[in-house]
Amino acid sequence: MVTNRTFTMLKPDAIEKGHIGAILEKINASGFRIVALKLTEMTKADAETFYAVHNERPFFGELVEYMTRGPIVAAVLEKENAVEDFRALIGATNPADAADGTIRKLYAASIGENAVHGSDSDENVAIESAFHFSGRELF
Ligand code: YYY
Ligand code: MG
Repeated sequence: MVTNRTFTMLKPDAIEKGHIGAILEKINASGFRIVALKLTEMTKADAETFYAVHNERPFFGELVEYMTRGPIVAAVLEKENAVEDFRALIGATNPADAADGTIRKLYAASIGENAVHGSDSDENVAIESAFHFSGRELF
């Protein structure tokens, strides 16, 4: 099991607002090495699968709609303690609760449009990375 990687997506709102460069800069400056990176998009079926754990939640339909309305940036990041450290860097799910200096505090508009995804476990890093990247796209 890989323990020094995490998976992230810069979500459609971040791309629409032109924040790709600023967010990647902050990720690099925080000690993460980018080992995979691409501009891509999710189909409705992709988003429903990726977020299947939430499919009974009241926000599920809006979440799928949002994640499919435009391109995303998918990336795999490497750093010691990557999952936990990246969750700290992005901040709380609701940007109103996110600490100063976190990516969501800086760039997210609302809990529904919160700019960035970060995996929550090593198990999900493996699943989510494989969802977006083949082995030859990981460096
Ligand atoms: O891992 P994280 O993205 O911080 O939150 P999750 O609880 O996994 O929820 C995934 C995604 O769903 C969240 O980033 C926004 C959306 N969401 C929402 O719109 N409203 C909520 N009350 C909870 C989550
Ligand atoms: Mg989550």
